[in-house]
Amino acid sequence: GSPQLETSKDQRLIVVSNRLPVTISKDDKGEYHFKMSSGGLVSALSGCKKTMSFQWIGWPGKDIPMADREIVNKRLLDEYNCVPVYLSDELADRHYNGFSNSILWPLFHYHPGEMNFDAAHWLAYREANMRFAEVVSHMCQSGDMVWVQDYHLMLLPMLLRSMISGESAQGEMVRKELGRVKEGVDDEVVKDVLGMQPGVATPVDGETDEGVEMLDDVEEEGGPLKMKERGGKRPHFPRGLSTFQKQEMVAKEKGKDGIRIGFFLHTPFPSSEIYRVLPVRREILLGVLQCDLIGFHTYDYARHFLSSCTRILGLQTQPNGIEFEGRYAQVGTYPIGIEPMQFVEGLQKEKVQTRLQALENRFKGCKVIIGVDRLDYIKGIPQKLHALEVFLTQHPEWIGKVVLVQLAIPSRQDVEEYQNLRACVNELVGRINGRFGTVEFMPIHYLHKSVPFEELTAMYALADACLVTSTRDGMNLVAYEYISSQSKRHGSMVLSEFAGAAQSLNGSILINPWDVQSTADAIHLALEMGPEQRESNWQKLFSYVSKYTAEAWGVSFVNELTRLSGLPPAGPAG
Ligand code: GDG
Repeated sequence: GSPQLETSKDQRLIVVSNRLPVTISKDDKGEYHFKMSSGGLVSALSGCKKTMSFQWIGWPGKDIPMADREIVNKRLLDEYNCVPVYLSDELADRHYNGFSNSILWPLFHYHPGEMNFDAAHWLAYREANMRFAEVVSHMCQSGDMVWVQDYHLMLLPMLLRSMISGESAQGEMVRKELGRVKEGVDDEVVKDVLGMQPGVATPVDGETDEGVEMLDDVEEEGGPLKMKERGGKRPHFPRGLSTFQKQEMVAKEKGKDGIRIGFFLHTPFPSSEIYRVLPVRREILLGVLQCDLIGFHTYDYARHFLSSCTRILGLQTQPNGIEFEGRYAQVGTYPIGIEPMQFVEGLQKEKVQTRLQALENRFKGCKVIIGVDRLDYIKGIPQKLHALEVFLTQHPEWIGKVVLVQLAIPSRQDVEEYQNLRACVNELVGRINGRFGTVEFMPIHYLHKSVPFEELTAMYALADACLVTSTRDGMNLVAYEYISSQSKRHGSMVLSEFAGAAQSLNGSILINPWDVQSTADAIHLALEMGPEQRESNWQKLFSYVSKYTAEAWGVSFVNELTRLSGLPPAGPAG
């Protein structure tokens, strides 16, 4: 059976991702329309939604005029359990295109050459993460679980922790730099803890009550709760409490104690040798270290993260986590999956069957290889095209007998590297088709657009092989989707060893996409493999894909987060 959530019904889960899973549009009459998107994360979290009270916080994709926000917010919350984080278009652009996609994305995928570091983008990244933290800290209550998604929000755990409990020295510093903590005093914290405006009460000079300690020494110099200079009223603590216990008291008074924070990275985490290129390498690591649980797709990514913490921060790590500032951040691997039944059942739909038959007629007597990728330089599309070219050169008997249907979904078109890639792929497709094509036949059918789910399913089912040639890829769900659509044909899965999926999908033909010759050989092998071998491969693959589903991923991460206390696993705690 599928894994069960171990949380109680009233456990609250707050998922935070850069983009809300809802698209908002406004019609001519000024009325707003909302459409739920069906991304991988949406289905991955469906399991958690069933049994927990669930809320999603994220950027709604565009700025909404102030006057309309109240009504938009209400509908988002009532109908979709969503809470928006508004960012100006300029801030959103610098955060998303600027820092996330022009710095972290290339670096995490071993493309330091594509990395464009710009101090203004770093500032925007911090500012946007701060905006997210403000909304999350406003929404969360004592006992909540907050699950932060992906590389767009790596400072959020630290900022959030410093806001809800005064923990994280680095978080306090960043908040101060961003102008959120004024003159070393966090007005919000003071106001929340004391129920009054800071600086209102008259200080008793030289107050040294017996048996109490002052909040002042909770943090070191410049900490958030330094009120001496401001003359605020000081909270009193029983003697002998550790800093950690005092912070817990502050959090309790604020009603935000025991909040667990999880983080999951959907991309690879690179080797520390690549990671250390990042000018803000310390800040990003510190940003996630305030989590209770940090998850990666593969064991290698987790290991790279831990060794970066050792090399860059000088921290001692355990195989399953790190102790940092009095709490323990557990690190683990949680390979994501898909909901295979969506494809299995989708295939039964009349619309899909009709389309599949039409495509089968169109490609009669011809084998079909399918490629489905966002048009991204990590997907190795040029390598794929080169390999096809070499294959057709060495096996001219296949010319006219095999086509590559390559779907390239437009992506991040505002980023220069993506424009260059688009031109490069256009050129290659044109050259190869020009070379091997005839009036009747073209070896590559190239689509630069996205297609509806039914069309995608029909194409997956049609194809005799699927070709994934990513030069780096956190996981790659296309491989999972292809396998789920192949219960009849048992097509071959040719998969890059640089995709996280290669660690799991035993039964694929693994390739190094940089090795054009062996990739061309793999295409040949995939096309000529006998039915028994294909069936036995597919059985192995499908049994994995049906067991390690998206739902299983969400549930196992959340279950683990529920078990954690934030304290080191063994030894004297506190
Ligand atoms: C990131 C990581 C990791 C694509 N075109 C169409 C379409 N798609 C859907 C596919 C698939 C998804 O987009 C792509 O997922 P991938 O996993 O292959 O890649 P990324 O977008 O790069 O995702 C990746 C993932 O996060 C999850 O952690 O696996 O490594 O890079 O679901 O089906 N869907 C439709 N029409 C299209 O034209 N309907």
